[in-house]
Amino acid sequence: MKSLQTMVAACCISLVAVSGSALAEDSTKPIVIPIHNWSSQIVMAHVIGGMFESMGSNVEYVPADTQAVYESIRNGDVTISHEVWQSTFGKSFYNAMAKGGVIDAGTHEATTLEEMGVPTWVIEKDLCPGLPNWEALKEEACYKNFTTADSDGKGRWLEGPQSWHGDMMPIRLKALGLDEHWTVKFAGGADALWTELASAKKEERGTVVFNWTPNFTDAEGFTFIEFPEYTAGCRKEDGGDGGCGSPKGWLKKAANYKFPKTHPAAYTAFSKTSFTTKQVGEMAALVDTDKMDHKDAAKKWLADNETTWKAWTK
Ligand code: TMO
Repeated sequence: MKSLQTMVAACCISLVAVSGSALAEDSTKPIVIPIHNWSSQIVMAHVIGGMFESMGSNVEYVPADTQAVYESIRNGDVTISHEVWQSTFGKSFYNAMAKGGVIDAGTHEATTLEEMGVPTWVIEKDLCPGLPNWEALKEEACYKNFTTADSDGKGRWLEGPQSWHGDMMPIRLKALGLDEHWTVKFAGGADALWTELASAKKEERGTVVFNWTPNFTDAEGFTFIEFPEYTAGCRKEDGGDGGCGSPKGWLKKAANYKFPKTHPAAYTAFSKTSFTTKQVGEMAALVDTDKMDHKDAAKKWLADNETTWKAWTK
């Protein structure tokens, strides 16, 4: 039988616990959300910011480098990241976590792929017989259809901005023995990739570009090239020769370790936040297909999907 003392103690501890949680209120200090350089990320920043504001939080948006942001989250200059793509940012995310100060705030339902590929009509027109198998790229019947004015007679890969993956693609071309017939050019920004897709289609010429899913291109038909399978140590920075494709990966959320304590309600909602492939694709399409401004796109998305996100705030 419990002693009176134990029972009194148990009663008081539970009272403290109840009143403690009832009194926990989110700080009025702004939640700092980073803005990067692709559309779904910017729209989702404002979607999540809008959700936080609906709960009474203050929000601030800051432009941030896509790799250095994890160090900024670690030291508290930035509060969250809502699109941590495994292939491109997994290493920076875990490096910052290992130094202390970054927490894994959960995984979106959407799975991801970030890879070189072609618009599906390029395959239908047979501009590179054998695609999506990467070995098709070795053949002249293929690479001759992908030359451009600045590619020195080689087929051209249009990679994303160099700030995303450094020299990963030039290293891959070399490791796979493709560099004799292919070369990499870096796009200045994501918009240059979409401009290239549009002009290649108009001119009916072959094009290989870096792309990802979920994205607005999911709806239009885009085929990712199938490279030798990704394994844990295959990349140069992980000790390999780099002759591998990208992982079929996750899409995570990150937060500064103090966020759950300073903003418990907002953190709880952020932890529950999980977007599907379709939802992330829609956020990109509102800007890249429908040509809306990012903030207006987020307002529209929030208005059209109240039942989805309001459930996370309760
Ligand atoms: C990080 N990204 C979605 C552009 O590949």
